[in-house]
Amino acid sequence: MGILDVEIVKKYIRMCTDGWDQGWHERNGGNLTYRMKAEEVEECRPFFREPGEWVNMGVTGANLAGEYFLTTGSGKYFRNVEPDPEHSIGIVEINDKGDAWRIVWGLEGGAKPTSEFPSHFMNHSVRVAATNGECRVIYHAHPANVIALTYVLPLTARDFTRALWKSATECPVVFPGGVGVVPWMVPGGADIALATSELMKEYDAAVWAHHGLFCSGPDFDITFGLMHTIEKAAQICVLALSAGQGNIRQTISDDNLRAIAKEFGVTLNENFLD
Ligand code: 2HA
Ligand code: ZN
Repeated sequence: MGILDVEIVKKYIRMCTDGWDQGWHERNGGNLTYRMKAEEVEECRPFFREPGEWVNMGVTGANLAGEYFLTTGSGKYFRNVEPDPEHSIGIVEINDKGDAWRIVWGLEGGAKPTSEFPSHFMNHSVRVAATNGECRVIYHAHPANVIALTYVLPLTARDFTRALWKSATECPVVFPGGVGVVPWMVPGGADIALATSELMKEYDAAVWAHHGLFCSGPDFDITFGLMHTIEKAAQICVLALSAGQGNIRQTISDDNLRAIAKEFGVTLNENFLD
């Protein structure tokens, strides 16, 4: 029995492989973090090493003090997570102020947590608060069709949410709150982390213009499913706009959306309905 036999670590690795298989993680693109449950930390603790130095993050999430996160490594490839987890992923502990991490397992050979750790961390902080502690997963990927839409749709939550809701009937049920949109910003730092986490107070997914998508959720199935559903809807939108040369002959109406919401017992974000 090693740490790679621990169920949560196996599920985390499987999600990385699934994202790679979807084509969302060219080279070192994308990153995944998971806020571990106390019992999962205890299952992994026998395999922890002498902790590394505390490293300040430039952002603070006081409600995440003392938490442990599984994280992909900066510059690491999703393609390599399954064959070489020790160098590709790791576990970090957060200090008692919620502003620094230290490595307790993995990220061998001097690797560090993902370059987007500040964004993940701030998103965890606001999603934990918004969901009464339910949210555990933050997932960033580079799905091509979502990115393509950021070149042709206005960069507003309303425009993206309406386009996606109307591109596949299940969408309003899967993300009734809609999706946020972050304008183009330099990735990897505190500024984009704060801008994204402002949106994540309201949405469980946020598009990064000309870059990718952030999704959050309570577990791997729901979070992967959200990424998959949004990207599939974006693909349909791109196909329909391309095939029709920009002309849409018919679509799902706002009354249709309201009817879906009623039938499935979800509350749609009214700001996005006409
Ligand atoms: O990890 O996706 O946003 C590489 C990235 C940066
Ligand atoms: Zn990225």
